[in-house]
Amino acid sequence: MPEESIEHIDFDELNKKAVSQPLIKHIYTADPSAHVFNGKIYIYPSHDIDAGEAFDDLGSHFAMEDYHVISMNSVDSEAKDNGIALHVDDVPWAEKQMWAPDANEKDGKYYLFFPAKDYNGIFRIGVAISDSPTGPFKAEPKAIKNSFSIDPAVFKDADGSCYMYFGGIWGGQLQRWRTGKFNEEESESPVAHLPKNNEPALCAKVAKLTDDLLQFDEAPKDVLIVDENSQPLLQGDNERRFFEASWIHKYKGKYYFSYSTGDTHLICYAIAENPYGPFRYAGRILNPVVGWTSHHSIVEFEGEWYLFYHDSSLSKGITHLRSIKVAKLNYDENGFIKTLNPYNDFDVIE
Ligand code: FUB
Repeated sequence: MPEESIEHIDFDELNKKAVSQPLIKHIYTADPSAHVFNGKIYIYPSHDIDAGEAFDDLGSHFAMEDYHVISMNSVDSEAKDNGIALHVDDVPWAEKQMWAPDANEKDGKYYLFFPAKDYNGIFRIGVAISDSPTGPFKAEPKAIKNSFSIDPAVFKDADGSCYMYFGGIWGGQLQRWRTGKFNEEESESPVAHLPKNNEPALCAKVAKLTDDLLQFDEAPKDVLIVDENSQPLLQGDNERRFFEASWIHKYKGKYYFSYSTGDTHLICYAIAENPYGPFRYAGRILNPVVGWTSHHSIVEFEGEWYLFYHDSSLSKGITHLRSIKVAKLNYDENGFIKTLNPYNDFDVIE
């Protein structure tokens, strides 16, 4: 929800009704990508700071500089901050804005995937490697060749193939890559370069990764989301179309692609038979939280499913100072996810 509309919120009341509390409180964290490695939960979040940048529609106020990995023995146990895992100063190609990361494991090595702006102000996606899930990670000297935009989520399928889902509109610059080449024309309007409202919405991207997880193995493809009539969602359908924050998980053999709708502050999902889609829109996972952004991950741990997400309740509504949280996720008998109200009947939208 927009920062300017928080005055009406009674935060004591909201916190009493919240379905979960921040997992850690000594630093601000956001965009939690959770994984289970060796029977333990590891969360790869953004590390929010106040760098003094003014709020704008392109997200300049998200001026993060490093990543910390958070670990938990179970969803109810204490969350441990394992310190700095990677700093922007140690990434040769990156200048600023270490946005939402993800991680995965292969052959005992851990790979951190992260977006940052390069020295030309263009978001790219990089990889850093460690022998430990908590880092420290060593960055590759260059970003992934032909990578662009933000919010990588790397999914390992049952056959060991890894796919990166990524992209984000507005500040995430996806709309500037519509022709396949970066559109140099600057604009302060977040909707410049986007399709018209009655045109098919801009899609997230998916690319299979090479065996060493360091490059794209193919040109990125569109993650198409269709409606109940098998028609692509339209750009103007902003309560359902993709904005940012891709995640993918598999439930009972089907692929669930979930994402944020950005300016309508929802986490929604769509279901497909294979990792490339098309994905059929299936509903809402999370109603709006306090703070403009919403970003999540979904993971199975000891036979139950969990939604990791964030809100700005700890900072009392400051958009770029968020806190990671976790809540149980429930499916109905047909495999549809039950929508979670983050504060029960307390509505953050006035
Ligand atoms: O944390 C910075 C950006 O805010 C992320 O990359 C987006 O998904 C949004 O949560």
